[in-house]
Amino acid sequence: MGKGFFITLEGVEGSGKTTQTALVADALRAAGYRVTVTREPGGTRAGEAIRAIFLDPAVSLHAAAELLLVLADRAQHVREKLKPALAAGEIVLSDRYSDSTIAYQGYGRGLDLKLLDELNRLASDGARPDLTIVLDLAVETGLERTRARVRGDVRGPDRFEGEQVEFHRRVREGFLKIARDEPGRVITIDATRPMDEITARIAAAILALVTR
Ligand code: Z5A
Repeated sequence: MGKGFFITLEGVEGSGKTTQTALVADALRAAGYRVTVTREPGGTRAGEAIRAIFLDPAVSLHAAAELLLVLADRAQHVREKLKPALAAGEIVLSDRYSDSTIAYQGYGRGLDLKLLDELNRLASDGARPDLTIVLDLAVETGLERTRARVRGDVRGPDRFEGEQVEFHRRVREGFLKIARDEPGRVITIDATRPMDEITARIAAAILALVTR
């Protein structure tokens, strides 16, 4: 049983994580690698049920309740999907993971960062990303991208898309602080660059890691 590689894509709303997760997975598969694509919240049946509550704009959640939901999702995700795929030697690409908890519940909602670290440790059962890509852009640009999508979507904005721009600015600062603090793990990429250029940069960083 080989050891896989755990890659996470992070960033504010509309930064292109979902788009890039799919494009990078295609590129890696074309190069002959086995890839599992997953996301948080979500990625398991329990996680997708949690995600529906988590994003529902009609559901009001206290910050502590929001935190515990996302941690429950992670606890299940790690044990049911992530670790088995890593144990099978796959490259796992996750659209968001524990840095989102620090950025959103910590920097965004103001919950204690040390407490979040401890709870993240419990939820993640020691599964830490080998590499994290932060797709960075002005929050106004990201929100405009998601609004353009919402205009063509009957569901309307989710619970986070309805937050004030100041909340999203704090979240962005949170991601940039994580990147500054952990340069060995986190690479920040300008998310306003053309999609194919971003895909090539992420794929190159992953290939450098897996062929090291
Ligand atoms: N959350 C949390 O609070 N705590 C946690 O611990 C975790 C999550 C794990 C998940 O919602 C929410 O959960 C999230 C944080 C919270 N909410 N927020 N914000 P989600 O998964 O639905 O939302 P998201 O992660 O922000 O995804 P998103 O809004 O879909 O954005 P994205 O995945 O980064 O972007 P995208 O869908 O790939 O692209 C958006 C649009 O931009 C689309 O039309 C693309 O075609 C376009 N795009 C993408 N790249 C480009 C480039 N390079 N140029 C031009 N246009 C582009």
